[in-house]
Amino acid sequence: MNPENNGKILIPELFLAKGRLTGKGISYSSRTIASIGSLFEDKNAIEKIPKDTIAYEVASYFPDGSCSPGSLNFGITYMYPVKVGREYVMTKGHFHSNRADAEYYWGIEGEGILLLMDEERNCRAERVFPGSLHYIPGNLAHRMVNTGNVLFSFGACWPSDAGHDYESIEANGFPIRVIENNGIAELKKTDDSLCLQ
Ligand code: S6P
Ligand code: ZN
Repeated sequence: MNPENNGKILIPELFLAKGRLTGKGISYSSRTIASIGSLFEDKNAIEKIPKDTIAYEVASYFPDGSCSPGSLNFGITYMYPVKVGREYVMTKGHFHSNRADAEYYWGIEGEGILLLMDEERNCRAERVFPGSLHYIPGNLAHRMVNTGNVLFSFGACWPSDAGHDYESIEANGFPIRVIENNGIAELKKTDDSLCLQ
């Protein structure tokens, strides 16, 4: 027991009520559709979307603001139901710079698809929904896609020193796109890479 607390029971400083991360020291970031426009197949469709349309926002907690080994970061991502042509909105997607570092994702509200890809571009897709839990091994790039008509939010917890490597996937993206066909999300393979086991 910390003697300075003098036996007092403390009130927590972080909250996750109804899937919203709030409290002391939360950082917020967002990406517009325009800033991730290069990810989408239909370049004409991007031009029709207002430049300041938000694709997703992230509320994160970085303990001590640091990237100390041994610490854990925590974040909730809120993805809006935007489509670029027939392609569903997606996160930029990344490998961790420290390839050994894994991560957990879990579905909170709405529905989506998690795309996972190894360095040889082998890929697989998992459905995400409220209550689903996804272990992402350290060597896999990860990207989320909002396949619903409502806000899709998911949680993430990852090592503070993992780092984000966006560059490795920027050139060729993932080998799977998620496309709407008569209201149903379908996977479209864009090259002959294999299914990740
Ligand atoms: C961090 C974790 C998430 C993402 C967030 C946005 O390791 O995976 O917090 O940063 O979902 O995705 P992205 O690909 O733009 O960082
Ligand atoms: Zn990550």
